[in-house]
Amino acid sequence: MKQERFPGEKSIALLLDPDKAKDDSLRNILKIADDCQADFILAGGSLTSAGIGNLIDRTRELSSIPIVLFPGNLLQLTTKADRIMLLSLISGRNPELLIGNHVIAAPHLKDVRDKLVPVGYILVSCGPRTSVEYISQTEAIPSDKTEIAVATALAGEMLGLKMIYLEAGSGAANHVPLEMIRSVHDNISIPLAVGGGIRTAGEVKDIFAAGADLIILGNGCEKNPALLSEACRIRDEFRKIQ
Ligand code: 1GP
Repeated sequence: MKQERFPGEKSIALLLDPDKAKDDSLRNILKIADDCQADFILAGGSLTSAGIGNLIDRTRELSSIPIVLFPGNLLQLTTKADRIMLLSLISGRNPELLIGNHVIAAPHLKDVRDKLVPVGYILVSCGPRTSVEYISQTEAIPSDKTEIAVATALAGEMLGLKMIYLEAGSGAANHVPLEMIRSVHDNISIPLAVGGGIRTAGEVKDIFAAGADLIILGNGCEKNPALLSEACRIRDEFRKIQ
């Protein structure tokens, strides 16, 4: 089984929601992603299962960027992607999202173990309640409770998870606070992903500087596709000094 650090360096991922990826806009954003060499396409994260397989197939036709499955629910489970985030929602206390769904998924995933990235998924409350909080029936960590986020991330690492994902929720009013990102980064030795509510190049820069290894962009690029190129340019600057 591959055990390399994932991702290996500062990286940008574009999240494509199968509910929203219409063909013209998909072609447009994937052209930008290819041109600026975005590192990963994340597929998934929506509330339905509609079209995840089609989205992956179409993305492969239009782009050579590795595709990572970010399953929003069990119905989105497919082995078509290059990597699969095996998410455990460790900020919450919903047993189905901590282990129940994994028991159901495991037999389907046993032949693609090389693709799996076990992720400690940590929801942070950064404004009004998000869809992911409601659907997961969990309480997010308050944005000023840095010490709880750090302890949760540490527990995830100690349990053997290979990445921590600090998530404000898609379309969140604000991204995860920089202080929380910095403290989590300073306390863990596994890669740190940050997503949710990131809308400007300045935020991308600050979040990389605070210690994120992987930044995930969704709505921000939908509304302003140029954000993706700007984010990749900032990533390149960080790589020079890494
Ligand atoms: C996916 O939360 C990220 O996990 C994406 O969030 O759509 O707000 O960029 P945005």
